Amino acid sequence: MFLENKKILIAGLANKHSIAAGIARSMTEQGAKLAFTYQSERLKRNVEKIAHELGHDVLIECDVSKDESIHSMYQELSKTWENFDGLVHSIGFAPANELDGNFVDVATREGFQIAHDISSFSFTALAKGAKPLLNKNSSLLTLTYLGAVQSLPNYNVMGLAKASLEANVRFMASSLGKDEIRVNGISAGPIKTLAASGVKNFRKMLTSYAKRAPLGRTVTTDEVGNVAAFLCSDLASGITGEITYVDGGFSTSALSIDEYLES
Ligand code: 0WD
Repeated sequence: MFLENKKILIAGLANKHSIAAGIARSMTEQGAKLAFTYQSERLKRNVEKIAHELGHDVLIECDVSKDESIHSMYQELSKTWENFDGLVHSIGFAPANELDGNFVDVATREGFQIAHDISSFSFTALAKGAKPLLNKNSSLLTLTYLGAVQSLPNYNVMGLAKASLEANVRFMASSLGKDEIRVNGISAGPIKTLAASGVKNFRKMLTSYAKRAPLGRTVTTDEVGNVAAFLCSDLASGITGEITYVDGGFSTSALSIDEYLES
């Protein structure tokens, strides 16, 4: 169990389909002690159920768009954990009207600000609050998507926010390296979750995705979870500032092989 004796805080669990749920399962299997934040009372019960099923009981409310909420979350956490070893940021948000239609036509200043604040800056804000509590050899991890580096329909301003998040990984890795804190991102293939259902035609995207990916399928939250567990463990002690793709190889393949190979 390569996460034995590691205490890891997971932010961004919404329900059992969340990528954070897969991460929590894998990390539990590897022996980690976990604490969870939930965005609001609305999600508390879901998060509580998943945490209890996995044998964890530290749950704290935190809305990452508010500095006071982050501050009081860490105050509360420090009553139970004097220090900890890792943070998973599995949070992304853009207003629905930004994720439906031609980018230039639907983009707004307000939508841009919200998407960047919640999907990128919140990772820095959570790290800033965590820093005094983090042990040496800690690991911070976020979730990103291919839209950071390639355009695709309807993902729009979230792509810009994910590009910012990936730059954030590199700058945070540089900033925290001397404290022996590592910072990495996982670029996950599309998975049907609550956040993903906000992107117009997401289901259609999944089908074309499976056709082009070398593995011929999409990935699961457990597959993302296993890589997250590895990256937050000492087995990954030499890796920082990296974006690791867990996408069935999709980002490495230009065309679907089945469509062009003679059978
Ligand atoms: O295909 C996908 N599902 C992919 C998701 C592919 C690649 C990356 N990702 C990313 C997402 O962009 C996000 O950063 O993975 C991360 C987790 O997303 P998810 O697991 O797909 O989505 P979901 O289960 O909805 O969890 C995201 C949660 C929110 O859920 P809702 O849907 O209620 O907005 O992020 C949380 C919230 O729980 N969240 C916040 N938490 C605290 N404060 C806030 C906030 N202000 N806003 C959203």
